[in-house]
Amino acid sequence: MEEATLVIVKPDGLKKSLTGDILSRLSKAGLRIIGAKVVKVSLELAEQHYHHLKDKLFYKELIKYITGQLHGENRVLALVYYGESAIKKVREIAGTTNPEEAEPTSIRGAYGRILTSGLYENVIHASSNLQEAEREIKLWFEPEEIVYPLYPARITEVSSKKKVWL
Ligand code: DAT
Ligand code: MG
Repeated sequence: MEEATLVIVKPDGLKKSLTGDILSRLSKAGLRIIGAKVVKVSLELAEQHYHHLKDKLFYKELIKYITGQLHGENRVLALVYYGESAIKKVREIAGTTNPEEAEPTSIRGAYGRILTSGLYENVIHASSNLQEAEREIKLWFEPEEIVYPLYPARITEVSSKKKVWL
């Protein structure tokens, strides 16, 4: 089945200049990138993204991590990949959650580490199932930022302030 998945190159991936290598590893899956942007992660976005983990002991550190407070780098690269079995293919290339248990040839196995706080610093995020992928893609991307009609969308009138170039 063709499906979409969200990938986030986390702040350590950017800090270590791993973006090029990560994208070329992911390109081996033969998927299509249908959305991509650099995001400064707000506390609100971080908390929504990781809401299912809020009772975990590592949650506070995890929020610091994704908002860049552990790397002095509040930037992540968010991507949407689309294609046959995209979720599974990307998770395989990413490796398992714990970088010490991940295949050494996977992204997390090659570049991840466990911090002294116990947090897994594992370089990339990848959606783990269809439902999670849809929730996450809708959280990180506006419909117009994705070059494919992925999920139903509607036109709405908004009257808000917007920053424009001088
Ligand atoms: P994944 O990112 O593989 O989907 P997850 O959604 O369960 O894993 O957790 C989100 C992130 O939280 C994960 O990438 C790293 C961190 N994490 C998860 N489990 C952890 C644990 N037991 N100890 C430390 N950090 C953990
Ligand atoms: Mg997850």
